Amino acid sequence: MSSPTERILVTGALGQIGTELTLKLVELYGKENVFASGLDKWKEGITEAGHYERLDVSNFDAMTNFIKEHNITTVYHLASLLSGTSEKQPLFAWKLNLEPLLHLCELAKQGVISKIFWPSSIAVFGKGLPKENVGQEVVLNPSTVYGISKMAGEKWCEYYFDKYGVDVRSIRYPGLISWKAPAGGGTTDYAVEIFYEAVENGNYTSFIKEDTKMPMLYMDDAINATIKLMTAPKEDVKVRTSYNLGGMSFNPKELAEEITKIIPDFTIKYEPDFRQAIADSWPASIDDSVAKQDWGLSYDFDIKKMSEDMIKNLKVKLA
Ligand code: AKB
Repeated sequence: MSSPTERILVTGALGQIGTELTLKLVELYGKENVFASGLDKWKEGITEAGHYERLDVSNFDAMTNFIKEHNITTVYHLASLLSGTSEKQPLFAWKLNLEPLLHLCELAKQGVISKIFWPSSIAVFGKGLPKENVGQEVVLNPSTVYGISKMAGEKWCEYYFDKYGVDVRSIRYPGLISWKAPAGGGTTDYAVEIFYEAVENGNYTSFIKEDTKMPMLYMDDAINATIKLMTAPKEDVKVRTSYNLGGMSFNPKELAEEITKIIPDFTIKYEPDFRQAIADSWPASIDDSVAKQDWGLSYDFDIKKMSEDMIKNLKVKLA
């Protein structure tokens, strides 16, 4: 476990990962050591857990001042535009997904902070690669703005580590499934929306075709993996671009079948939109053996356990 004096800033704390990661960090490091930040006003749920600051990650002076004022040592920099939204605002996505990361790397280079977490994505892989079991060291060939920004970010992380010893760690997240906070703007979001619609209305129209398989991960496993990577001894973190994470792989039809086992009347239809092309360029499954070997990545949830947990919690939340 890391030093008890670690002081943490989470950017994008109101997003899908941030909402749950912040709570976990508060549990591990104490309320007084965790500072959540985002663009919106305060949301119920994290309020009682720790400090919250309305902070724009593009405002470098404000970020730097906040980091210095609160003696922040570690930044979980989650603020990002996802794949669907990035296609609609390509230049803004590039700016938002890259520039604040570089600013944080500079602060680490100057010794102002000592550790950074930055999320990458399976979007880095792209076309022309084998679909199944895509390995850690394959050639990256993204065809989306989001994938290009994540690929570039990974290379910057590696550059800052190699050149200046900056301890920046990263995971290539697959689609993330959770019930506490909604997903927003991603291609894998169908796998979250389907549960909300199944519980509320008993039917769902998928924007991804029935047989398009993508890698997915339940949020509990994503949070555990993130904490495991960030608390691993520095010498165990051998990949300084970003670690592959595979989780589980399924297509919308298989997920619908799993939901039908719990909600027998559930029905699904398919109306693919522009996100289908994005999904078609992504892998169907990922080889994450390097993360397992280097820092002990492991999972608790498969499609069955995840579906049962999602539906149980959403029934209470949406009641
Ligand atoms: C998205 O769909 O854009 C994200 C991702 C896989 O990075 N969930």
